[in-house]
Amino acid sequence: VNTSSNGILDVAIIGAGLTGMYALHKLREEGHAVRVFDRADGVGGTWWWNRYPGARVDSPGAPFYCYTFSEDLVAEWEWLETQPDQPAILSYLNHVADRFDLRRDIQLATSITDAAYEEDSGLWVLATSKGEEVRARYLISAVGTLSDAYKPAFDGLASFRGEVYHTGHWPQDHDVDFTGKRVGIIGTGSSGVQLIPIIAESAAALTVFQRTPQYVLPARNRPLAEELKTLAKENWPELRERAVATGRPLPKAQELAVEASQEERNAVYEQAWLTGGMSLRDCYGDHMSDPEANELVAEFVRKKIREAITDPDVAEQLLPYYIFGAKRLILGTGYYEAFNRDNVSIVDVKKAPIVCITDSGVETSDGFYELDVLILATGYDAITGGLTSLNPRGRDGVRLRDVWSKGVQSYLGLAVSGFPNMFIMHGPQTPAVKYPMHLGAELQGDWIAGIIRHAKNGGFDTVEAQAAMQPAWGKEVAAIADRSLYSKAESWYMGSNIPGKPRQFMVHLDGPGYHRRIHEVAESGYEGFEFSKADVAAES
Ligand code: NA7
Repeated sequence: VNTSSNGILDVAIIGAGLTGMYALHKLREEGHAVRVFDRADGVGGTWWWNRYPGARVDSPGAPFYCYTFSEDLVAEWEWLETQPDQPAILSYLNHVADRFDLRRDIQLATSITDAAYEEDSGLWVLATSKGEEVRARYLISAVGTLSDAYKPAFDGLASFRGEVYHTGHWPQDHDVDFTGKRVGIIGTGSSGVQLIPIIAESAAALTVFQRTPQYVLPARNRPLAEELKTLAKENWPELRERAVATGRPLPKAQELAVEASQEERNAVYEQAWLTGGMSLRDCYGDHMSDPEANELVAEFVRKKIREAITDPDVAEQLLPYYIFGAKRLILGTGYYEAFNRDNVSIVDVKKAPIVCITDSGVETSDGFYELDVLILATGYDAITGGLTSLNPRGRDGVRLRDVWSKGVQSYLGLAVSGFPNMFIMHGPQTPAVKYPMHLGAELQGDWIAGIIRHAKNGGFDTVEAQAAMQPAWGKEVAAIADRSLYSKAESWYMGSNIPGKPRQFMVHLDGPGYHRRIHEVAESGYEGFEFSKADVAAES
């Protein structure tokens, strides 16, 4: 194991997904003794766990859903499809782990069960599920934004005698066979939408328990065009630069939907619908800022839903009437068409809520549905759940969950006052899920490496965000959210999917501005952070 001579790690990282892997690479390059812990048996984080059939990337996709820091890596990896599936993404992440020799510092099948800051030494003391105690100068949370699976507390769930699966904990060791079975699925987020058409093909009957209809755009996954592959490889530095500056490697539409004639707009929407992916969201610049433009695109999708579904009553149940895109947009393949099959039915659990689960099925307030298999596609305690479930203890033994009980407080989304030497990657109040994921991880990883270097060069043992910086940061994040339409509906960006979770828009919506901002903080000598020496040098 690579530790300093005294057995103390410089940096412990929790999570071997795409953020933790980059942080390991970067910090090791800086000469630190680093170890990554992950509860899974393999690297890849979310992409390791989400093995349900049909799991695919739902961002603009290849060739840009990848790391950007190494031009050689970009040149050598071949993406085959526009929306790579889970096996393709996982094999990419495995390739990265091998290529950069990351595995020697990754300890798999190991959960961190406790993390406490020890004031005397200025070290983090971690307990692992293997019974080890690990001491590290710095702790990095790279636990992921969609990693803490949410299982609603349905009465009687444990009594169900059939098979039960959560999409985020899909069996690793066997395929789930739906053939001839009565399958029920609760949840129509991205996971449910990807899975439903696939189950429909083999199940005897599929009952979809829907609480909120979604805007599902056609993924139109297809082989990746050679010219796009070449474009990406040959222009990588410029594309990366543009992605850093604008949040997207390719230019964004500037035209406004509200200024186009109805005819023009329809032509643009029809073309975007045919192109698939996120083209419909991105074909005009005002969809997510102007309610009028938003309603234009929303109504276009509703029209497409009505056209896709034969039974108008079923179509009506699937029509979303809230802000388009305020819940994360979904890319589907044959989703609406699945409801035209005789073996698929929809149950509106907003109208008639689930009362309980019995040993043989789901009971709602207006009916009982007998099932052999029950799938929970019920999502995640998003963005904060991975870290609050660990619930680290900072100064004076204060628990993070208590500090965040009324809402997240952080400085730059990277650090929390009272938790010295702890950095959070892709945490709340950062652009995480609204910026290219890998690039965001790289920029945050580089920033964390920078502040650790700064502390080390100055002979400091601890770095801590000043409490006074946090309210202003919270306001800044909230103000950006208020100006957009993203905060105008119930979604996991808001914490609304988890009963009792404080409602607060958790994402910093100006990704490029965020990254400029943290860069400026670094340039200023880390304004808002306090650097100090530990009471007792850990090495003594
Ligand atoms: P999501 O997007 O959080 O979807 C979860 C779904 O489960 C959603 O339809 C929820 O309805 C539904 N849900 C949650 N709790 C309940 C209860 N108690 N009763 C009925 N229905 C419920 O998770 P996914 O895994 O699909 O996707 C996560 C992200 O992964 C996705 O955005 C992509 O980025 C990839 P609701 O809408 O809250 O009414």
